[in-house]
Amino acid sequence: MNAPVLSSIAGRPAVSHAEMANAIRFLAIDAVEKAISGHPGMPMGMADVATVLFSRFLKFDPVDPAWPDRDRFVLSAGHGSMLLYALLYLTGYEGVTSDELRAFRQWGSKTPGHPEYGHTPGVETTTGPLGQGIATAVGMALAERLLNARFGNDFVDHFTYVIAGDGCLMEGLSHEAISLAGHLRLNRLIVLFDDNAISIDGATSLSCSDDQLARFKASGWSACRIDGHDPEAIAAAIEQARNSDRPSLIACRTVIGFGAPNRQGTEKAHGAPLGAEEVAKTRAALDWPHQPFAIPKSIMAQWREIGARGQAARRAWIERTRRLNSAGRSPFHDALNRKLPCGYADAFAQIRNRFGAERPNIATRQASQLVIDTIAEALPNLLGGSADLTHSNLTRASTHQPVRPDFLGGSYIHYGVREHAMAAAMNGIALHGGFIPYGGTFLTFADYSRPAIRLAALMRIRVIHVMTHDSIGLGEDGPTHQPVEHLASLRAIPNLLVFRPGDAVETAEAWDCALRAQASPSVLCLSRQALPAFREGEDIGNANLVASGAYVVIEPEGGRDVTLIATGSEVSIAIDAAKRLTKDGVRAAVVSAPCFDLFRQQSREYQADVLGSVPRVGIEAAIEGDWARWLGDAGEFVGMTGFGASAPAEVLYREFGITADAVATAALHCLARSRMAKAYASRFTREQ
Ligand SMILES: Cc1ncc(C[n+]2csc(CCOP(=O)(O)OP(=O)(O)O)c2C)c(N)n1
Repeated sequence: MNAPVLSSIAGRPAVSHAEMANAIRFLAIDAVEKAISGHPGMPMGMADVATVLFSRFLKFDPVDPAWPDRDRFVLSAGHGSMLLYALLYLTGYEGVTSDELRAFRQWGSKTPGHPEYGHTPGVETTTGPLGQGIATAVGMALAERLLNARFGNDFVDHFTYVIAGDGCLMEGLSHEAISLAGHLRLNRLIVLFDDNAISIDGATSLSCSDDQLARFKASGWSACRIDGHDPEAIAAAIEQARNSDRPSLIACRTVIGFGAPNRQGTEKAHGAPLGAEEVAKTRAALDWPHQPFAIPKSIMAQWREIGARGQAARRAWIERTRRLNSAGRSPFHDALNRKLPCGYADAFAQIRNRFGAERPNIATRQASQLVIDTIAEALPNLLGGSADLTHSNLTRASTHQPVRPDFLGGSYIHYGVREHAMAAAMNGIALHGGFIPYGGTFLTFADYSRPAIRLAALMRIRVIHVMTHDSIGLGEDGPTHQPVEHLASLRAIPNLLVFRPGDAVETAEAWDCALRAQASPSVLCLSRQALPAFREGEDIGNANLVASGAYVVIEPEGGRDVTLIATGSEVSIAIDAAKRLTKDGVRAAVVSAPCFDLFRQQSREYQADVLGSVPRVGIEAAIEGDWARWLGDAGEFVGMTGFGASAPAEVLYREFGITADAVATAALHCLARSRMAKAYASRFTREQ
């Protein structure tokens, strides 16, 4: 059983494959036992596959977990996090110590319940929501091929490996993702499927009878099934997959909880500690007499040796990049270092100033198209795309060539009608590095992308979502296509920058903010309909006003009676309302608030200056959400209270009461209420 499959290192006894794999198994068992929570079954089942992958194939160097040309390893079945933590510890990632394994799932540890990107070295992406990992990996594998097409094998030449379980493959997202990967022939993507036929409720036959191999093959993949406990079969399948001309699925038949006599092969091994008695029996069954968390020296030394192997490849890669001539070096480094190249600032200033001078009366989606067109050349690593709405989202620059299976030199991805996979793949592209991904769909379909957007916010990565047709202003397509709750629900995601620019200048500035936000994803909510310009000429100066989240557009002379706050298409309604109020002798300030999140980050003083200490009216063609925060108790909100309807946009604005007249009336109500309140307060004070 313990036949040595790993070569003996000089002077040290050979260590068998089984011992190497059992080290992973028992670290997982012991950590879950100590935490009294976690998932031992998956690491125990996939330990053999992981051992073969890491010991014979994976190109990595724990000394530099972010080395750009490393292979990527994605644990899509994130609940099996102890598999990954055990591997990181055994191969020598700094900070992933035995103590950290003992602190599995505890406050402040490097070993949280599910792998978290940016928290633990060696974790390539945050996983846990099933299906996200495999779809994110598609983006990584795509980024690798696109960068390879630009810079060649000497600099970009690596694989993306994924471990995914039944759950990942049951999720609908997996289908979007494998379909896209198969279409683009991403042959550096290799999925190791933990084919144990068990999920939480019991046997997968309770809910699923898919022929996974047939499904993947039908999507343009190579697919095979092997015994996931046979190291030679695993190695042969990986070798074959590495030489395939398409992405590969290796269904690894495994036993969940392998080695636990009473739990293996059942759902009882999935997500609970084995318990002291069963752990003792597993130790006996697998011939592992060692104390909890103890790894015999020879086994540890062998694992560390595996961890040290990648150093040579990394050093050779560094050497090759040093020899790159300066013409080749700077685009490569610009692409990898995530900074905006120096030509970008000029390109941005050019389009912003042009908008300021020309005052175009255009939809903000059109303004966005002009921005993309202008900056694309200065940003060769801008990677555009749309989920089959290119002509509506206006996301493609005139210089962008579409990526095709036979042309990976392009800069624009037709993601097809796959919003969720697009969002997850963009996460993978951003995580991989080398590109700034943006992708378009209608704002109402943000719900289809939301789980991936949430992960981008959690991971603090720069991904830009261009979401057009941002309100009832889209008109005749009706309530299915008219977002009403989406702004509020997206604003509820922490660290997601939701922009709703109101004219062309604001659109350019929102793009600038999104591109500069290195640690936040952004959603640009853009109008279908044309909007009048309110930022113009000399007035626009050099400061990016959208960057402050909200700012004063009109400040009446002699002080304010009321503040009208609006976003996007409703800023011009607020400006009209202010003019009407002037006729009634009411001095109304107008504030544009294109990004609540950025406004929230301003100082209290700045916020107070912008909002003013007068009654406030908020205007947005959407439900109220958290507007009350800006409006206060005395404020009024003019917007939607339910779903929209199918009709021309002007009719909808009129019927739903989002008009300058309605805003002026709301302002007068607020003022009347506030005057009555003041009068009452002063009478009350006098009578005291
Ligand atoms: C989107 C999503 N839904 C539900 C869960 C909860 N969950 C975690 S693991 C799991 C079962 C997964 O089964 P499988 O992939 O076969 O894992 P195994 O039992 O083999 O470890 C479920 C439903 C989740 N993490 N993500």
